[in-house]
Amino acid sequence: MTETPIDDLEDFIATCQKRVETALDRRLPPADKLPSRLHRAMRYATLDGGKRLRPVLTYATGRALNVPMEILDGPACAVEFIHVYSLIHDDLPAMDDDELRRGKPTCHVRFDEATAILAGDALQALAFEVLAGDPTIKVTPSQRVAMIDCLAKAAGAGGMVGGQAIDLASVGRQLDLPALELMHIHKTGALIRASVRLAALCRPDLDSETAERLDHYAKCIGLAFQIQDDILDETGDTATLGKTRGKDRAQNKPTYPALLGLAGARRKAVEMHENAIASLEPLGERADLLRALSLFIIQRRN
Ligand code: GRG
Repeated sequence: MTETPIDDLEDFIATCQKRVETALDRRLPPADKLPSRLHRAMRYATLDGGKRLRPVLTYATGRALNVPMEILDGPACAVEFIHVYSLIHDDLPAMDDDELRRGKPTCHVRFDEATAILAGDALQALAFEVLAGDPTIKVTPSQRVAMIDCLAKAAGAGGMVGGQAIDLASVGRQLDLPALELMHIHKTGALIRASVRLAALCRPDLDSETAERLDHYAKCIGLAFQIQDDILDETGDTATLGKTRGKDRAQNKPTYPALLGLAGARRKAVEMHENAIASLEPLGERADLLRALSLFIIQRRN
């Protein structure tokens, strides 16, 4: 399969963002289909916003492993649906109680709380519906089951939801660095790892060393992503971030800058980036986009 040559990361990100926007749109229920308020809420929260980092990672891993983009639209949408559901629920009054997300009113503010909860629930179910049945994911039935298993574990109590539970339990408490890391490995890291792994699972012939190296890369950039998120919460501005700045400090949440200072947190992010790059060493040039993405993660401003 031939693919358009893509010179640099910016082009690649823009290509992936456009591609996944269309793919998400096609897989979401139409706005005018009943129950239309629910469908409108799902579309409102999902479309036209966000960096689409997780789908970009899925496509970039595919590029490193020669997996065509066409096969990856389904997995890319599935991780993004889980991510959007987590954002909707995280913004609810019972959790972070936020009014701004992706530069617009949060789902429960624009619609209502019950609709937002249901939209999150439905997006989670849709993610698995896509992995289970999307005809564009041209893999064997056992690969499909492995993908469903991968995303379910990343999203559930042993992954993202478990991390959120640790997060809620830790508000106002002093966490040391290992405890903070454990929380983030689950809360944000698990889905980032799944974004990479889902693409790797499209290659059942992949040797275990490469699979492990990619997983280690994903683990490192997951932490780097979170450290940068904590730094931006202190140093960014609400307009650029598209979400309320300074919430972590206001809610007395444990963060990397709180534990290490801003300079220490920046050093830690660079360290994670370097570990991620080292892990990709044997993959050669085909992993250049993954390397560039790691750098992008620690340099991003939103
Ligand atoms: C409520 C089940 C449940 C889980 C919530 C991941 C998570 C767990 C909540 C997200 C809350 C949050 C702001 C976490 C910090 C890091 C993070 C995931 C930021 C948002 O991700 P980006 O920056 O967002 O990739 P965009 O909008 O660009 O997609």
